[in-house]
Amino acid sequence: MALSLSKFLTPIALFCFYALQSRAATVTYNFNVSWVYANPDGAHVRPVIGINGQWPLPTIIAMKGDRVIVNVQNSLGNESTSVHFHGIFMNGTNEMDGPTGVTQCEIAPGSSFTYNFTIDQPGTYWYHSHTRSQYPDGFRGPLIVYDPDSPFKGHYDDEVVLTFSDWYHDSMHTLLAKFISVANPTGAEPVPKSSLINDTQNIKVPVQAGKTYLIRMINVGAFAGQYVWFEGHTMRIVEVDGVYTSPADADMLYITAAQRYSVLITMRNDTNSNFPFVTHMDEDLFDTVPQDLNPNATGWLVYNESKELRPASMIENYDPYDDFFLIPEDGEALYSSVDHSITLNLTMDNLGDGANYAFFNDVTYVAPKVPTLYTALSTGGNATNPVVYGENTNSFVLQKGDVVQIILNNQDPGKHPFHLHGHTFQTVVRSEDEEGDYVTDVAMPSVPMRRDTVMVRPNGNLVIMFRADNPGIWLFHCHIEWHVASGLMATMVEAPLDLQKIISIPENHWQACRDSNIPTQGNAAGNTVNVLDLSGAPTSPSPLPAGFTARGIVALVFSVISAFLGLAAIAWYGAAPLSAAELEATRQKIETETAGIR
Ligand SMILES: [Cu+2]
Repeated sequence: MALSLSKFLTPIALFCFYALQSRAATVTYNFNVSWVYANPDGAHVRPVIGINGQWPLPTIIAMKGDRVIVNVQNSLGNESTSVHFHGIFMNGTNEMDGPTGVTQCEIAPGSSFTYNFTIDQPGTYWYHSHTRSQYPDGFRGPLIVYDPDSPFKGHYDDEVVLTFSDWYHDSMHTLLAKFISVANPTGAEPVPKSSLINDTQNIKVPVQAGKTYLIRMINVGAFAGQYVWFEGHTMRIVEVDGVYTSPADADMLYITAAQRYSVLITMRNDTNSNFPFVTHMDEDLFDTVPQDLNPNATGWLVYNESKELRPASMIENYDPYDDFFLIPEDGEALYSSVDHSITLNLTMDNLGDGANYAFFNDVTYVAPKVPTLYTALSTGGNATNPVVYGENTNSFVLQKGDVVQIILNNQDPGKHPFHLHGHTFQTVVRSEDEEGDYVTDVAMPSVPMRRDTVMVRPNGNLVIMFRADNPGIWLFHCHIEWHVASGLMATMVEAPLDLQKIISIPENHWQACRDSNIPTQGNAAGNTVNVLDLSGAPTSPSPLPAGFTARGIVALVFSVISAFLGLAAIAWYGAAPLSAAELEATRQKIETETAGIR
């Protein structure tokens, strides 16, 4: 119902509509996922992943306390998929979290899958594919949870949702093959072609003089952090990643991939001019900046349609608000003690296939044969033994109720935005650039900033804390999608014995596994007899022989490149790109099938 209503009602009107309803409504979305064509930057038509034949994707809208049901039909034809609801805690419904190989099997082409969960947290979220680095092909959209008890209720007149995104012209299938390759031994990430606001460019946001707007901003991009500013207006930050903050004024923000900010902006009192707002991709992330790359996307606050839309001014310095200093509105104090401390050292290096990978403590993530949740559910008392999850999942078993600390030492010269599924976390230490590994006795704020995605600086460190109060299998990973692909993930196995008592897997989830021939019992190797025997578990390529450098790799491995290409073909079996004719046929089929719905 919300899907069709949202076409006609402004968010505020929807809010009022929901406010009249009983608290625990059920909102249902039917997502028929398929390829469609789009040209959001006006420079290149390409296939993107649409829903019900449309792209950009619909916004999922719910009221705090609602049950959300998303019925997914995979009509892509050539790729499997899944949906993650970024930032939603999924407390008691870990099986609905979405990452394949972790809490579910892939949804194969032709298969369907139902996500069914309640949302008991307000704020600004998003949903995206969590399969095979697929979401930058367009499978991402906003998820907004309204709150009848918001501390900022009455402080604004209307609201606006803005998504920001880097954009590529090639598909992820093509880009990933080039990225994780012997021909790219330094691991240079593909550089975006352009930048989008609400999946387009030059967007006009109509505003009324003197009114205050809640502007919800979501970076749904694959890679680039975005500097954001509104000329002639101050932003008042009131929410980050679903956590209300004490209001904090900012002239500029830096929003990493996957982060969200809600800000209040009060409009000026006259209607004599319109004002540009700008997102600027953080070019520090790019190994090379092409001459023709426009790192900016511009929109306008339109006070008066008859006035000009003047170009944005040039900016010399980028000096964004430091989110470390935000204070959660609920005043939650720093945890007084830590029960379980985990240290993760982040590095990037080559493996024996010559490609570049990312590592935590010298281990790069490789998905297990059996999704980790299913291993936790099928290994009895051994579910508390990290061995059963396989070495390459980087699994850490957490005890229920423990205060867990993750110390992240970034031994890489890049910036990395880290996301923890199932939780927000206190950000208690974040070093400046080049400060090296964490040392003890660093002062911590008495009321630390909380969010679900935070950036660690180049060759710096980060310390976060959270309470293990949500039994489940929760990924901790960099949200630069290239680094997900190169293995920068760890797995938090939280209270697995409790999980065994509270989770029951719906039949349609098991069916998805059968459709993809994925085993659902036993350890990471699919061994059900001796679950401590991990022989046959998926592993990464072997390390390079000692003394090899990235430069030497190219010469060495090109001699076996044909073998490598053979392997790549196997890895992508069933994922070959559709021909133009196939795409057109798919598009027409969906047009016909969804004509009645739309
Ligand atoms: Cu990263």
